[in-house]
Parts: sequence; structure tokens; C-alpha cells
Amino acid sequence: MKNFKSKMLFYNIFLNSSSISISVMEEFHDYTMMFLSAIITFIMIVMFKILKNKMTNYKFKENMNLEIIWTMLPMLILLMIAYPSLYYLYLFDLMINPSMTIKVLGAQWYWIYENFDSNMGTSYSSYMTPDNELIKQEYYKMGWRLLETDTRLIVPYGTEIQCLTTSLDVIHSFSIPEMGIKIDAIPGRLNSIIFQVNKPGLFYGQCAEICGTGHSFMPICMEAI
Ligand SMILES: [Cu+2]
Repeated sequence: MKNFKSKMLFYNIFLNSSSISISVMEEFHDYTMMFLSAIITFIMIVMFKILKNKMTNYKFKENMNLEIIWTMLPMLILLMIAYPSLYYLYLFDLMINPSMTIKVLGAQWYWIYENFDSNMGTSYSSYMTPDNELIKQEYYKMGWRLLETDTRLIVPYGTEIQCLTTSLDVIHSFSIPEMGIKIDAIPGRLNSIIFQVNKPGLFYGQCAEICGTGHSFMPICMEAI
């Protein structure tokens, strides 16, 4: 029981990054925050000094060196942010050799997963486990209400997986925060994303595009094995 409680706490605060792309995104976020906090600190100090001091430094009015510095420095900072940002953006789109392809179809209001890499292509629907059935199982205590499904999407960890999404009716969005996946499932369109799961485990997600009355009740449950 104690174990259940600690796990519940873990799931409710912050999710761990469990795929390569989300780890990189997290790193990039921290890198950008470094500039952000430095700029905010600097601006706060300058503002405080100006407010406190009634006199104006005459060097502020016509100073060529100062002008050059405060034009070049923001440009440099922007370049330092833009380069890794674009680099990662195109890196995530790169599909070199995915070892597996899964097709995800959104439907009102459940998900259909298709795996056509094996000799016999499989297709299965994944519905949310309703409360009256979930309460019979031990793991409802872990706070996975409205997240557990009857059939899980099973993927191998440690390999590149290509995920194609489309929809049968309206726009849905296939999203698993721990994986850094959020991809729209649009009828008549095939969107693709690539991801690599770091570790085995259960990963939960929900539809991220308002799609009707059952929108809250079409969770995604991925099992990496
Ligand atoms: Cu939805």
C-alpha cells in the first residue's frame, strides 16, 4: 500500500522524460531558461537602479560602444537560441530507419492501433476501462482512473518507432506527455512522428483535441516492453 501511495505522488507531480526526444526538449528548455533568467535579472537590476537614482549618466545619451553592445548582444543571444531550436526541430522529423511502424486511428471515442510490420497485420481497438470495472482491479488505487484501457498499445523500448496517425471521423490528437508525442489525427491525412522509448513501463496519455462528448474518455495507454 505504501508503494502505491508513493507511486501516486510521483504520477501526480511531474512526469519523467521517457523518450529521447522529450529528454532533448527538456534540455533545450533548460538552456533557454538560462538566457531568460539572466535577462530578467539584468533588467530588474537596471530598473531598480534607475528608479533609485534621480541623476542620469551622461554617457547613456551618446555612447557608440554602448549602442553597438546592446544591438549585437540580443542578436547573438537570439542566434544562440535559434540554432539549437531549428536543429532539434529538423532532427525530430528525421526518419532514418525505423524498426517498427504503428498506425494509430482516432475514432469517436476510442483508439484503433494497427501493426502491419509483422507477417500478419494486427488491428485492435482500445477502449477506456470504466470505473465499475476498474474498481475491481488493485491498481485503481494508483490514480489511473480515466487512463486505463482494456487493450494497451504495446511497443518495444530502445528502438525507433514510426507512428502514423489518422482519424475515422473528426480531428483527434494522439498525445503522450512522457514521450513528447503530440500529433493530430486528421481524417483524410496521414501524419507521422518518430520516437524512441528509453525504458520499459506504462505510459499514459489522452486525446488532446476536443472531439465530442467522449473526448475525456478516450485515453491512451502505452506499454513498453
Ligand atoms: Cu478528443
